[in-house]
Formats: sequence, C-alpha cells, structure tokens
Amino acid sequence: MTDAETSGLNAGLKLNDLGPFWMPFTANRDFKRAPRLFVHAAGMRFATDDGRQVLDGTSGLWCVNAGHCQPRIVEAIRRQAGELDFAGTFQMGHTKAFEAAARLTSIAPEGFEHVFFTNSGSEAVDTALKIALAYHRVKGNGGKTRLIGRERGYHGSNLGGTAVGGIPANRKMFGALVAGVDHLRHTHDLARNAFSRGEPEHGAELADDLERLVALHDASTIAAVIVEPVACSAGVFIPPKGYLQRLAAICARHDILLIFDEVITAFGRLGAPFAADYFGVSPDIITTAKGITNGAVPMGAVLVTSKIHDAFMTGPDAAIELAHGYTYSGHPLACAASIATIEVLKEEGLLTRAAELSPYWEEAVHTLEGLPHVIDVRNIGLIGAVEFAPKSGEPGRRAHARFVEAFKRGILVRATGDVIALAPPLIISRAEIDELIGILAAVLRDVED
Ligand code: PXG
Ligand code: PLP
Repeated sequence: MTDAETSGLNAGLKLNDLGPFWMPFTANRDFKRAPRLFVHAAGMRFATDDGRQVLDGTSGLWCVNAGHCQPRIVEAIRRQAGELDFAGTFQMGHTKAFEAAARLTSIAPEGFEHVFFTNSGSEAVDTALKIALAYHRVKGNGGKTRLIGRERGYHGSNLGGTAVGGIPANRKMFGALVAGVDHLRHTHDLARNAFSRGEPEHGAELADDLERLVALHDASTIAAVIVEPVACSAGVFIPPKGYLQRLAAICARHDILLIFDEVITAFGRLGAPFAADYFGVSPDIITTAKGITNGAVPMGAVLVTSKIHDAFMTGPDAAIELAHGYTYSGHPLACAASIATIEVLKEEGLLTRAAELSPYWEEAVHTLEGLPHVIDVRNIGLIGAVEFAPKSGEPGRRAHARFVEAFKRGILVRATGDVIALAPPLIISRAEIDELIGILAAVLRDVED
C-alpha cells in the first residue's frame, strides 16, 4: 500500500483524540478534560506522557504484584508470541495450558486440584456461579438455584457478578439481572472497629446473617455464597476475627457452596499464596485473575476441589461434562505469562514477602491517623486504606480530590467512595513505603476541603 493510500485510510484520524475510547468505571468527560496518561513502566514506577515518574501504590489495579515489566515475564510472553500465537482448547489443546494449570494447582490451597481458565475476574466469577448451579443439578439438587452475595462486595462486571455484587452504584442502572439473588450484611463497623490493625475484633456474629437467609429462603433453594475474603474494591473491608470460619461452617451445615473471590487476594497479597491459606478456611471454589499473569496478559481462573470437579465426571466418556468456556480459555500468551509469573513469585519469595513487610507497612499506614477528615485507617498484608468523613452532600469527593493531588505529586493511589486504598507491588522496599506514605501524608495535610 502506498503512503498516499495509507494516509487516505487514516484521513481524519487524530491519534491524540481521546473521544473514541469509552473508558470503564471512569467519569469520561472529567478525565478527558485533564487526562492522566502513562506511557511506560518498570519495577515500582510508571512514567507519564509528560515525562514524570509515578510511584505505584496500587500495583496498577491490584495486579502487578512482581513489579512492572518483570523481565522474565516479558521474555516468556515475547517467546510465546513467536512460537504458538493461538490454539483453541475446545476439543483440542496445547501444552502450555496444561502446564499453567499444573503450576497454579501446585501453589493453590490443599485440595484445589482443578482449574478452569477464563480471561478476567468477571468471567471467573460468572464461571464459578455457573459451576455452583450445575454442581447441585448434577448431584440431583436442581432446586438449589439461589446465589448469595454480600453488601459492598465486588465480583466484576458481567451479569452474574453484577447481580451478586453489593455496590449500589454498580447495580442501580441495570435492574434485576439474575433471579433469586440475595445479600448478606456487610461487615464494616467503624463504631466498634475504627483504626484496627489487621483483622478487627468485633463482628464474627455477622456471619450468622447467613442463617437468617437460610431461614427465609430455605437451604434447599440456596446454591452458593460468594464473598471476597478481604473486600477490596468497595473500600478495603477486612473480615472480623472468626467471621470467615463461621461463614464456612454455616455453608457446610446446609450444603451451600462457599466461593472465595480471590481476584485480588491471591498470589501473596496477604503474605500467604491465597487468602484461604491466610485465614485457614477452605472454600469449595476460588476465583482469581489479575496477579495470575502479573497483569501482563488478561487471564482469570476458577479453582475447584475434586469434590466439585469429580461430580461432573460421571456421564458417558464422550459427553461434554460442562457446557461452558471461552474462545480464549487457556490462551497461549496468558499461559506463558502465568507460568513465568508463578516461577518468579516462588523464586523471589513474593508469595510470602507481604508477611515480612506487613509490620513495617502497618506502622507506616497508621501514621495517617489524626490527619484532617481521617475517620479510619486499616491494614492487612500489603493492603492499606484510609477513610475520610464524607463531605456533606458530596460522597466520594474527598478521596477523589486527594487521589488527583497525589498523582500530581508522583504517587498512584486508588480512590473508592470516601476511601483511599493502597496495595503496592510486593517488591516494594521499606524506603519506597516511606516515600509513598510520606507523600500521601503531605497530600492529606495540604488538600483542604
Ligand atoms: N472479583 C473481585 C474480588 C475483584 O476485585 C473482579 C472480580 C473482576 O475482575 P476483572 O478482571 O473482570 O476486572 C475484581 C476486579 C479497584 C478495582 O480499583 C478493582 C477491580 C477491578 C478494577 C478496579 O478497586 N477488581
Ligand atoms: N459471540 C459470538 C457471535 C461468538 O461466535 C462467540 C464465540 O465464538 C462469542 C460471542 C463468545 O466469545 P468468547 O469465546 O471470546 O467469549
């Protein structure tokens, strides 16, 4: 094609036009008036289009646990792209998908021996919900069709995940998405637990709210309960001591499957490979994504115990056991990235590094107590959160204003509601923790309203 022809095709195309990209979960008009754009990243830092360095306090969007552009992961993706770009996994296969599943189960909690691959956390959640429904049906309990989420939970943006999700703003535009869904009460209780370090003392009894839903709907109608072990997206809600154990016991009593949504908490965020390990609780199904490839290629996964998997392996050998899947389930590039990621996490001790750093992190994060408008500071593993008293009539305004100012001063934090959430890459140094929290403290002192 000649240059003239190419420029003809491109006529009218302005490469710096911000209009066409409808940005997800973003105030598009506000953003496009004053965009924040990255062009490069390495290790702990991004570089912006105007040449500034930004320290990453959120692991991108909770995914880049081993640091940006980790050389071994980059190299594995490059190599895979030139070796086998695509092969399906419907009635076919390729070796990397099997290897990736085996590596993942090798670091998964005891008993999680099978993996269903997806391309995101949202797909992992909808897959897990469908597996839960189908499990009860193959076991002869087809009446178990209700799905229970929790207020303030986030389970992605697909239909099932939105329905079990508990963030009002994410649901209200879409009506009743899935029949038979109900929600547990959330566990956020500043009156009793403000400024807790680690798991809050009070609130294990909130798990008994599941007994209320069982009494209301009857256990014979309930398929599964899905919760984030630590609910991150809506503002970092850490489970009260004993809560998850109590919830698991109630599920077991009523043959309700317990799904842990570990899209954020897996791969070392709490200082153990999975949150299920950290809390010593065994769910039936685990969903994950994000850190599974260090964020470098989209991928999600649903991990199941043999109890779940084997229940499907009963019909004729030639029959498809689960009519579900995605064109890109187990995509070669994602599998190569995941294999390299798990190797790096294991070899560099990152699956447990948050446990070593957590005391230092906790001290640093809690220095934010006492700054203007701060009504709570909380932490677990390498996660921190600071909550502000909402500005009258303008919920969310305080955290957003502080996020914007923090970005100007060279740190990336995440604003959600009236909370600023922090979750830096697990490679962060103590000096970088001081830098991150020092700049954030200055922002909290300086931003007035
Ligand atoms: N479950 C959980 C627990 C999540 O945190 C999803 C499902 C959906 O994953 P995908 O890959 O479809 O986005 C998530 C994602 C934030 C933020 O700032 C959190 C998520 C995504 C984007 C932003 O808190 N969590
Ligand atoms: N829509 C159509 C028309 C399709 O053909 C397919 C896949 O073949 C899909 C949706 C689902 O796409 P994916 O498998 O990438 O989730």
